[in-house]
Amino acid sequence: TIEQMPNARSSTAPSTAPTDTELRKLVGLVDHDTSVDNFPVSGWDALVWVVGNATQTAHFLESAFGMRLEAYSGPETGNRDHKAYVLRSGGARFVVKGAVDPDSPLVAHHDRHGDGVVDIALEVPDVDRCIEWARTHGATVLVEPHDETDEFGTVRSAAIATYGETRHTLVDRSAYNGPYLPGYVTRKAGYQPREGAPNRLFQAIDHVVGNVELGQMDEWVEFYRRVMGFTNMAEFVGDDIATEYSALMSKVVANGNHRVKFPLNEPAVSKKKSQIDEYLEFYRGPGVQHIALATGDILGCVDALRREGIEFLDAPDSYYQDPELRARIGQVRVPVEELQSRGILVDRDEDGYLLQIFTKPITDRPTVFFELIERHGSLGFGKGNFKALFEAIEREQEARGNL
Ligand code: TYF
Ligand code: FE
Repeated sequence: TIEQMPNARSSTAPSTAPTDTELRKLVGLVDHDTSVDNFPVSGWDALVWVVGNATQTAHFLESAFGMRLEAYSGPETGNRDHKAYVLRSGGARFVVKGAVDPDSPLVAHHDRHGDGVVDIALEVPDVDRCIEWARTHGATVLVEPHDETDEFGTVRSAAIATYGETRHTLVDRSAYNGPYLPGYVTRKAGYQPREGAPNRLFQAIDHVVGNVELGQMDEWVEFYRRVMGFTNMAEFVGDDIATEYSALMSKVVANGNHRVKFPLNEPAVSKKKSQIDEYLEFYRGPGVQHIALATGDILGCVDALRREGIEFLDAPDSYYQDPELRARIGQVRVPVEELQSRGILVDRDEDGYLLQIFTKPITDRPTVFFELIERHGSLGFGKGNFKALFEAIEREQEARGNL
C-alpha cells in the first residue's frame, strides 16, 4: 500500500538506505540466490562522475536533488590531484570528481567527454572471484584486485572496462566502516538546507542506461552475459519500433535478482537523426545516457525538483486524453489529472504499473539526464511510453538544432 512506501516527505535521514522490503517495491527485485552466480553482484556501490567543477556539482546535487554530503577527498586531505565529493540519497551514492591539478588525468577526460559518469561501481562479495571469471571470459582488467586500508578497515577492489571509457569498479567493503574509501574523510555539508528544502527525494538507483555505437548493442549484451552472467530482460525496442519512431534499438540486461539493470541503446537508421547519435557526437563515444532514480513519491519529487528549477520533458495533453491509454492504465494511485499537471507518464503491464518522468540533460552538452521512476509492481521500463517519450526527446533535439 501507499502508506508503506518509503516517502520523500518522511523525516528519514538522507543516508538511510531502504530496507530489503522497501527495495523490492522500489526497484522491482526478483527472487534469485546471487551466491550461485559465477560473477555474484550484490548491488550498486556508487556512480562516479567526472565534472568540470565538482564543488558546484556537489552543491547542485544537494540543493536541487536533496542529496547529502557524506565524505570528501581533496588538497586538504592530501589529494592534490582532484576534489571528490561523496553524496547520498537513501541507498544511492554519487561521487563527483573535478580536477585541481591542471595536469590531472581528469582534465583530458573532461575535455573529451564533458561532465559524465566514468564508473558504474558495483558491490560484490568476492572481488577476486569476479575478476578471475571476467578475465577468463574476455574482459579487460583495468585495475587488479588490491586492498586499501586505513583506520576504518580495508576495502578490496578491482576494475574492468565496459563501453567507451566507462568502467565497472568492483568493490568489497564488508571489512570497512569508514565514510567511503581510504583517503576520504567524513565531511558534513557547508551547505545548510533551508527549512523545507529537498531531502531524500529518491531512495535508490533503479537502472543505468548506456548508449553504444551503431551495431554494437548485441556485442555489449553478450559482454554482460558472458563476463558478468547478466541475463536479458523481456523489454526491448526492436527493428520495427526503431524505424517507426524511436530511432534507437534497445535491450536490457540485469543481474540475477534484478538489483542491477542495464538497458543498452544503439542508434537506428530512421527518418530523423537518432537521439543516440546526438549523444555519441557530443559525448565523443559511448557512455552513460540516463540514470533512473527510484522514488516512493514521484509527485512530491517532481514538485520539489521543479521548484529548484529542474526542467523535465513535457508530455502533451493528447497523451492523457488518449482513450486507449486511459483504458489500459485503469486506476492508479492518484487521479490522472495529478499526473497530467506534472507531465508524469504511466505504463502498465501484467505485473503492475509504473510512473516515470525524464529531465532534460543536466549537463551543458546534450548527454546525461535523469529519470524518476515509481514502481507499483511493474518490472518494466515504460514500453507503452516509448512513442510519447521519443517524440518529446525529438522536440528537444529540434530546439537544440540537432535533428
Ligand atoms: O530505460 C529505459 O529503457 C526507458 C526508456 O533514450 C528510454 O527509460 C529508452 C531510451 C531512451 C530514453 C528512455
Ligand atoms: Fe530508463
